[in-house]
Amino acid sequence: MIKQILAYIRKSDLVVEVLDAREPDLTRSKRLENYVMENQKKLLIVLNKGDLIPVEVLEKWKKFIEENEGIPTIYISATRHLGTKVLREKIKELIEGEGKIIFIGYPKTGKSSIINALKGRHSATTSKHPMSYGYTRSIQLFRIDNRIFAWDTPGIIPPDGNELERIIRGANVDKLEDPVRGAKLLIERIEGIDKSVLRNTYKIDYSNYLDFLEKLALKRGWILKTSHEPNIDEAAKAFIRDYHEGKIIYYLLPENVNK
Ligand SMILES: Nc1nc2c(ncn2[C@@H]2O[C@H](COP(=O)(O)OP(=O)(O)OP(=O)(O)O)[C@@H](O)[C@H]2O)c(=O)[nH]1
Ligand SMILES: [Mg+2]
Repeated sequence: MIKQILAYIRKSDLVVEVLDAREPDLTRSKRLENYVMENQKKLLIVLNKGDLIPVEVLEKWKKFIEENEGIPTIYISATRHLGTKVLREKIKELIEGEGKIIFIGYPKTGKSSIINALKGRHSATTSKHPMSYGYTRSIQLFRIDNRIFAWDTPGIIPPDGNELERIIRGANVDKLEDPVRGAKLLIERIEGIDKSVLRNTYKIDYSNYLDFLEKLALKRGWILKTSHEPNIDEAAKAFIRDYHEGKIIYYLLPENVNK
C-alpha cells in the first residue's frame, strides 16, 4: 500500500497531510513529508479535530509550523464543518484553481471525513476505530468540484514508531499484543499533560492505571466468566477506541513538545 500511495503522491499537484490536533507532532509522518519534498510537490498540513481543543492553541500550532518550517498549515473540524471554507480556499490557492490533490495521514486522523465535508455529501466511508467497518481500504478518487479531484488514501499502516506512538497513530486495537500495556502508556501520556481529563471524562476516581481499567470494566459490566474478575483487556481496548473517537480531550502547546 505504501508504494501505491507514493505513486499517487507523484501524480498529485498538492499533498494534504491530515494530523490529529491533539497530537500534531506524533501524528506527522516525517518520512512521507520528506518524500513529498524530494518530489517537489506542494504540501499542506491540516490540523483536524479542531473542535476538541481551544482555538488559541490551534492558532499557535499553525503559526509554529508555518514560521519554523514554512509549510502552509490550517485547522478545521471535519465533523462539525468548521474551517472547511478556509481549507477549500487554501487548496484552490495552492493548486491555482485546478488539479489533483491527495489526502495522506495515519489512520483515524479524519481524511475521509474531510473529503466528505468538502464535497458536502457523504461518499467517502469513515469509521470510528482503526480497522473497523468503514475505514478506507483502497485509494479512491473523489470530485471536490468541477476542477478539483481528491484521492482518499487508507491510513498508512502499519504505523511506525514505539508502542505509544503506534497507538496514537491508530494501530489496530484488536491486534495489539497487550492492550493493557498499550492503555497504560496512553494513560501515562495523558496524565503527564492533564491530570484531570480521565477523571472528568469517565467520572471514575482511581489510584493508578490498573485501578482505572478495573473500575472502567466494572462500570461497563465487563466481568470475566471464569474468574469473575473485571475484564481489563476489554476496558483497555475500549479506552484506546474512545481516544480515537475523540472522547478524550487534551492538548499540547508547540513550545512544550520536545523536538
Ligand atoms: N471530534 C472530531 N472527530 C472527528 C473529526 N474528523 C473525524 N473525526 C472522527 O474520527 C474518526 C475517524 O475518521 P475518518 O474520517 O474515518 O478517518 P480516516 O483518516 O479516513 O481513517 P482511515 O480511513 O482508517 O485512515 C471518526 O469517528 C470520525 O467521526 C473532527 O473534526 N472532530
Ligand atoms: Mg478514511
